Amino acid sequence: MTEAALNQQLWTLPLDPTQLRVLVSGYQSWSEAELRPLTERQSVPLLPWRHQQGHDPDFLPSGQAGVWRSHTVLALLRPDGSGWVGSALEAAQTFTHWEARALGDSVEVTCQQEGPAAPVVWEETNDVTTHLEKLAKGLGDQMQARRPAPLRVWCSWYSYYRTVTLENMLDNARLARQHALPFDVFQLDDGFQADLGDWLEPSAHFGGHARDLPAQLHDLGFTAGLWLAPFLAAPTSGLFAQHPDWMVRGADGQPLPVGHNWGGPYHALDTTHPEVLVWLRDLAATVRGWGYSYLKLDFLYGASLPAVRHDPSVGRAAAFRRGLAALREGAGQDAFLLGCGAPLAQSIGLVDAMRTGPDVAPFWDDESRRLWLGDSTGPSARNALHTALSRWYQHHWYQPDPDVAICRRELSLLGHAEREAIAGMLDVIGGLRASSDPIALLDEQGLALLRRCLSLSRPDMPRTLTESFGEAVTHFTRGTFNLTDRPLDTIPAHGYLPKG
Ligand code: 9PG
Repeated sequence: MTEAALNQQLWTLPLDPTQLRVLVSGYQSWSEAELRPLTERQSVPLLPWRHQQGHDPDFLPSGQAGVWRSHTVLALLRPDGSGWVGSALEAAQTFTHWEARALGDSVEVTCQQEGPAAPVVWEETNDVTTHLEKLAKGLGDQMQARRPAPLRVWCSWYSYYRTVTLENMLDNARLARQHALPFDVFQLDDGFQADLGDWLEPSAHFGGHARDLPAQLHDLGFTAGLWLAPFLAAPTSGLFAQHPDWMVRGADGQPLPVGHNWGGPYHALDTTHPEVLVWLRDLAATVRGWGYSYLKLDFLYGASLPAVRHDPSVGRAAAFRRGLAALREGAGQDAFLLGCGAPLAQSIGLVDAMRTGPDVAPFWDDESRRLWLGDSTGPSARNALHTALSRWYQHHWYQPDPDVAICRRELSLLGHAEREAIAGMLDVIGGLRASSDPIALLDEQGLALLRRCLSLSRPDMPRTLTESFGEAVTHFTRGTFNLTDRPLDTIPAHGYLPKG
């Protein structure tokens, strides 16, 4: 065992790189996690603006053959399942950056940190799967991971998107009650707010105010959930107009654009600014006061980007965590917080659940974006499965949320095998369950699949990491996924075969 508290470590392993696989995990919820032959090429998005929104711009995927970068953890596998596992043992203030580099007849592994030195291990093992589980548990325990019982959530996003109305929420909640669907939470997503940052004012189309919803959901027997992107502010928002000095800045002194969504660029709050922390705490307390005890906190990466901050002595990881801690304080210890678009390990102990992959979509793959633009962080069933499955061990860090099931057949391009693959993924990951299907669109078959997708399970483990039907972890003890485009071993393309 090697234990280190240095800012850089290097190991040279006398191994033939062509015999090895590598397991990596990207920076935040939407960045890829993969299981690949070490000599293959790690993809990096061609378009630089995607770097900010899907990755850590200061430690991007390599874009090179034989060079694989990973955040917090890294594993190398021999064909017999033995190999090496590296892990940070603490991540609250520090980013740990791993790189495995194939050389002619050896592999060089480096570990660098940003932030105060945190202990790491790089250990040889005869069983990578169980060893990674053990180290993931160690990190979760060290950071006092919160792992409440997983919840079953109906979320408005994947059907209504930004045009959601208060009535859409209530219609679905009433139907869920009529059909006795076992949801715990009804969660209102993006679209209710006047602007990004102006959370307390309704959008013109919403047909009411978000504060009027919880009591009606409670009457129907559901917990009320609300989406916020609490670290973001649109340049058009009142928040930005009133507090331009609250934004993180670029080297030019101007508020830094931190991504491009909602039809334009947007900015992020500087969580080293004491007034920002007060605003965040009050915001979370306000929506909690409206009756929302479940909060989906999205686009959290905005607080952890490289930028010029009010207090330059605070590192990026620590700045992020201050912002998240302020939200936790405002929402209360008993609120259920789901992180999304968030640096993963840095959120442990503050969130209850975490999105562990890109968005599911009602289609399998977005091949042109993935292959030609090198960007697998976009919405698709394939990307969501690929990444969430390759992060199975993160159930030791929080309740994993691999995103929604899609059970409807209308308004969806997914086929039977693809819907079953999503259902299988929810079962092996064993975390949160969610659906966005308009319940009125579900027939008997759709309702039956939804009920299956809402039945809770314990997290499964891979039965091997030395084989893969795709570029991800696909072989679990409860069944096998085929993420490739052709049938393999009697499993249809994009399908799942439960064992036995
Ligand atoms: C609301 C949505 C939903 C969804 C979230 C998140 O990288 N991107 O450009 C990117 C944009 C949006 C996005 C994910 C990634 O979706 O994951 O569940 O809440 O925001 O706007």
